[in-house]
Amino acid sequence: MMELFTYYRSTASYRVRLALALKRLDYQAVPVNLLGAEQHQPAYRALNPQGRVPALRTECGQLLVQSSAIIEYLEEVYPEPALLPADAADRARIRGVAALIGCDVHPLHNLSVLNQLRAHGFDEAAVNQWVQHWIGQGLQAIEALLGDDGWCFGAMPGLADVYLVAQLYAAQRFGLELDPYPRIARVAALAARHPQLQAAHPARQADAPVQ
Ligand SMILES: N[C@@H](CCC(=O)N[C@@H](CS)C(=O)NCC(=O)O)C(=O)O
Repeated sequence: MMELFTYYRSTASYRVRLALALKRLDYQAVPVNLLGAEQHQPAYRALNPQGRVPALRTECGQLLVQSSAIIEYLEEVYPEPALLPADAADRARIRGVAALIGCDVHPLHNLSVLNQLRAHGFDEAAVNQWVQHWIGQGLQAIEALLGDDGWCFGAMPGLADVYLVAQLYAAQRFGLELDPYPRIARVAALAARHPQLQAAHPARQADAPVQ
């Protein structure tokens, strides 16, 4: 069975859990406690020299890193249900939203980036403003890119939804409201009613603190 090295509230791990859930793939979750700095322990660094989650051990034992590469692997090896449509331009539009989140928004609020800000004198209020600024700017652009009904792009959840739903959990953690973004709020409402996606939610992970 596949093994996913994950942390319950890691945005990038959550993306991979969502992709696995949509494809109904079984896996063993291996928690890596980021607040306990387990990602920097030699045992984990031997798996992922970057010291970040997620990492996936495939059914054949190969070790993969980077959520985008892991999700592409899943799409190629387990093509059904597909996370991307057949049309090349549609695929590019969806990958555009995924890249906006994965390359331009999420890296700016990763734990080690926020710790660097703290080391340079940012207090918690300034850190929060920083995160709200970058997530807010990303959500504004995404709102303009999404379609008018259904999931991000159409009747079925796919790659853009995987990136967006995980990013919205971080948005909520950092105190952003979705009221200014009706299309995004529509996708969030669909995700909240989707049993497979809900099973991937941070609050449903074994390593989440008991509420
Ligand atoms: N581009 C990477 C980002 C991975 C990443 O930044 N993971 C965060 C959690 S969401 C992490 O492990 N941070 C640990 C740290 O910064 O020490 C991916 O998509 O997999």
